[in-house]
Amino acid sequence: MTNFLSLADVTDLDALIQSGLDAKANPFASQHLGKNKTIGLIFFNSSLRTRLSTQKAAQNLGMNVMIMNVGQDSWGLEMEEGVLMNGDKAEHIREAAAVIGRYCNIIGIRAFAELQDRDKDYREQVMHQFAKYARVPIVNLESATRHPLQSLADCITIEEVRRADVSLPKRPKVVLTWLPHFKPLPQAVGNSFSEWMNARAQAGQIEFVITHPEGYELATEFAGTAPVIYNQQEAFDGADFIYGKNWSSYTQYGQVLTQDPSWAVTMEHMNRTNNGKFMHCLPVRRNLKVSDAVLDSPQSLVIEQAANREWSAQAVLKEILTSL
Ligand code: SN0
Repeated sequence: MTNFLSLADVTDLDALIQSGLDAKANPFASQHLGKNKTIGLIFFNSSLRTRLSTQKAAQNLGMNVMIMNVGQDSWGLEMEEGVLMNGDKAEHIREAAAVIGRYCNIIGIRAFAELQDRDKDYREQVMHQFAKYARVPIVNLESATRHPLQSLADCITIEEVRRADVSLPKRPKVVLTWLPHFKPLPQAVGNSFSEWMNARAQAGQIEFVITHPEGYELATEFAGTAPVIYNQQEAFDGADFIYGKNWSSYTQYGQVLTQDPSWAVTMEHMNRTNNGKFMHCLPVRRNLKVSDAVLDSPQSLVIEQAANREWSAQAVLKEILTSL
């Protein structure tokens, strides 16, 4: 693996999930791999889990870690080519990425969607500019359209539960549900989860269903052929896993079309499932998106999911280190 930007960079998903589970069982087995290697973690946006779990995973592999918040710690970075730089961005990505690439063997980057211009966001300019000019492997720490380290952690979490609970059906039903929020949030987590779950469904591992209000359709490249059920209650029937996430509209780009509180997941919603588990990538706003009762119930997997971020990052970094 040279870059980890999306599912397309994964050659064997089953093996990558297993590598994450192996890292969890034996975190320091590959400490030699990262010795005298450095990873730079570059953040254009806030982070709690991604920052700490990726740092921890790199350290488990024996790597040195440097972290920088762009704009706060560094100069603002210009991404456009051929522009007159007379605005607030003091440094161009050509120099910045090239320089960071000289200090680091791997670079992780977080750059959320701006939710202003859909074509610009979906072009993934920041990731591509770094990949072009840094000349070292790039890891996506949540880009405008995807959050693949989260999706890998989600696959690891579902696989763990599947192995531990023999009463689950051979192909558990996984439901991605939209949740209400007053702020426009990116589609990245929903996009990525769909992309990865569609792959799991195609491999016969799960059944995958998406539910959201009308107007919240994800881009077809991510929704794929998953059935979309606009009636949330119907979608929840018999579900083994409920994956909640808010996203703003893709079709009416970046807009909040509804805040209908009936879409927030409560115990009443969970009671329609097959004693289903609740998943969310965090951060979650309690009682706006999900009730306290659900988050504090044994059905909630949110802390385990976050814990598995360490092992998803470790599986990916290990594969990249092996290819250096
Ligand atoms: C981000 C998102 O992509 O939705 C990161 C998720 C891992 N979430 C938020 O920005 C939440 C912000 C809020 O105010 O609730």
